[in-house]
Parts: sequence; structure tokens; C-alpha cells
Amino acid sequence: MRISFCCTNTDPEPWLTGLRAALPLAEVSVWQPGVPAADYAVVWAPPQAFFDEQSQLKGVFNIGAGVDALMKLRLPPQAVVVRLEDAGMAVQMAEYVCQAVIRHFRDLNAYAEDARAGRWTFYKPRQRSDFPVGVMGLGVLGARVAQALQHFEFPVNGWSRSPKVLEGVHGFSGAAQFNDFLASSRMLVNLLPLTPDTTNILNRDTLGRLQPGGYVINVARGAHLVDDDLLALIHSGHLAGATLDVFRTEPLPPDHPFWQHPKVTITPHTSARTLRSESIAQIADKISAMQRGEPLSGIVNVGSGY
Ligand code: NDP
Ligand code: OXD
Repeated sequence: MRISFCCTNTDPEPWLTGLRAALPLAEVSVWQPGVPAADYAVVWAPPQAFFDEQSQLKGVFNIGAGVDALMKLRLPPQAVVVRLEDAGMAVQMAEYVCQAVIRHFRDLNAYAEDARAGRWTFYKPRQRSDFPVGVMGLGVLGARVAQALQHFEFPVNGWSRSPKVLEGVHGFSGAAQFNDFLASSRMLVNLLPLTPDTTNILNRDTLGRLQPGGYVINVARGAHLVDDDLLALIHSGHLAGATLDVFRTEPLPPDHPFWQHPKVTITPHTSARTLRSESIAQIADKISAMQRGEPLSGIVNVGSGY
């Protein structure tokens, strides 16, 4: 069995070592034009030339949860596309989102600023019931985030394409219930995949439907958010601010207004990092299962784009 590794911005050596250790019978190598045909591919944002040449692949394993970069390419039609499921990302996402929610709810940015200025100031405690959190996307990551937020006793709403029942979460589904979901939420967490249906979904109209003093946490993809609409709604006072981990252009361009905005907190696409050893173990297990002809979870539905 041959495995071809084609991941942009990734040091291949530790991945090759890990994959060879987990699958000792496999020949694992970095893709270069002209290398022999492989059975499986391990990829992150590969070039189109990779699939044009490796058109016989049986399985394509994405070393991330989001497959939007892959979905823009022409893929071999017989290849099964598999994305990472959790692999250590869900707990990271839960801790990141909970800290962003709590930081806003508890006025911790204001306290940090006061401390730097030598001010011993108190802010009035807020009612948790006034801060319902809406989680967009109740998949592997969104469901874990919704569960973690409940530990801090925030009211939690969830929105997904198909109806989902999660204990303690007020569920909404489909386009028909989207406006009700937004109107029931003050803080909004985006954990949707980027697809044609969800591109620009965080815009002036949708964010304008959040409860006044709304707060946006985007940890999915930059192209979900219309940057200028977010800034306009913060400027108008309808939104209190945002925590953003993902951007239309990454790295965020130096002249982008998000860098200096006092009400926008940014991090460099780091809310849930791909963990190498967990990911290799998951991918190796799935390649072995495929070799044995067993069913797999985490298969991407290319028609729906996630
Ligand atoms: P999943 O595929 O497990 O979950 C996706 C969820 O979104 C599902 O609940 C799905 O609904 C819902 N959904 C999809 N399309 C729509 C739609 N049109 N309307 C309403 N709901 C919709 O994905 P994960 O939870 O594993 O990952 C989510 C995203 O998080 C990734 O696609 C990626 O972009 C991002 N991500 C970001 C990271 C970072 O570091 N910033 C790290 C990892 C991932 P249904 O349940 O009905 O299918
Ligand atoms: C992912 C990511 O999709 O890192 O896994 O953004």
C-alpha cells in the first residue's frame, strides 16, 4: 500500500515518521510530480496538480476538520474524502470558546485595562440569563462547545441543518428557524463548515437580529463573516464586540482594522490546532479499516460540501 503526503505549510518529516510507525506495511512518502501512484493521500490544501496526477486514489485524508479548501478542487470521483473528527480539537475549541464567552461576560478585558492603568474598579455583575449563547453548527465541535458552555450555566441555543437533540440545548434547525435562533441569542459562536450555503452568513442582516449588545465569536472560517458589516454593527452599538480566530485572508493583512480595534480580539487561527499524534492515530485506524473493507465515519458528503 502506498500513501502520498501533500500538506502545505506543514513539516512533513514528523508526519512521515508517525505514519510509517502506525502503518509499518505502508510505503509513505512526500508527493512530488512524477512519483508513483498512491492508494491513499494525507493532505492539507494540496494543489490541483496533486489530484490531476494521483487520479487513482481510493481515499483522501484531510488533516483538519474543515474541507472547504479541498472542495474547491476537482477530486478523483471514486476517492472517499475523510476529515478529522475531533482528534483532540473538540476540547481545545471548548476551552477557547468558553474563555471568549466568559471574558466578555465577566468584563475581563475592561479589568485588564484598568489593571494596566493602576485602577481598582468594579463592574456591576451581569445576569447569566441575559446572555444566551447561540452555537451555529452542532457537529463534532459545536456539540462539544454547547455542552461545555452549559457547565458555566449559560442558556445555550444551537442551530444545525437537520434537527438535533442535545440535552440542555434549545435546538433550532434549517433556514426556517434561523431568524428565531438569532433572536434568541445574544452571544453567537460560529462553528459551521464553509460551504456555498454558509459563505457570508454572518452579515449585517443576520448579526442585526441578535439581541442588543450582541457578541460574535467566529472560530470556523473567515469567509463566513462580512468584516465591514461586523464593524458597522459594533460602531452603531448594536454589537458589543467580537473574538475572531479566522479571517478571509490569513495571515490577517497588516492594515486590516481588526488589528487595532478596541472591541475586537483576534488570534491567529489557533482555537483548535491539529494535534499530530492524535491525527496520525485516527488516520491510520481509518486507512486500516478501509483496507479491511469496513465502514468509516467522518466521510465528507461532497454534494453538501462538508
Ligand atoms: P461537522 O461537520 O461535525 O459539523 C458541522 C455542523 O454544521 C453540523 O451540525 C451541520 O448540520 C451544521 N451545518 C452545516 N451546514 C449547515 C447549514 N447550511 N445550516 C445550518 N447548519 C449547518 O464539523 P466540525 O464540528 O468538525 O467542524 C466545524 C468547522 O469548524 C469546520 O468545518 C472548520 O471550518 C472549523 N474548524 C476551525 C478550527 C480552528 O482552529 N479555527 C479547527 C477545526 C475546525 P447537520 O448536523 O445537520 O449536518
Ligand atoms: C481545521 C482547521 O479545519 O484547522 O481543522 O481549521
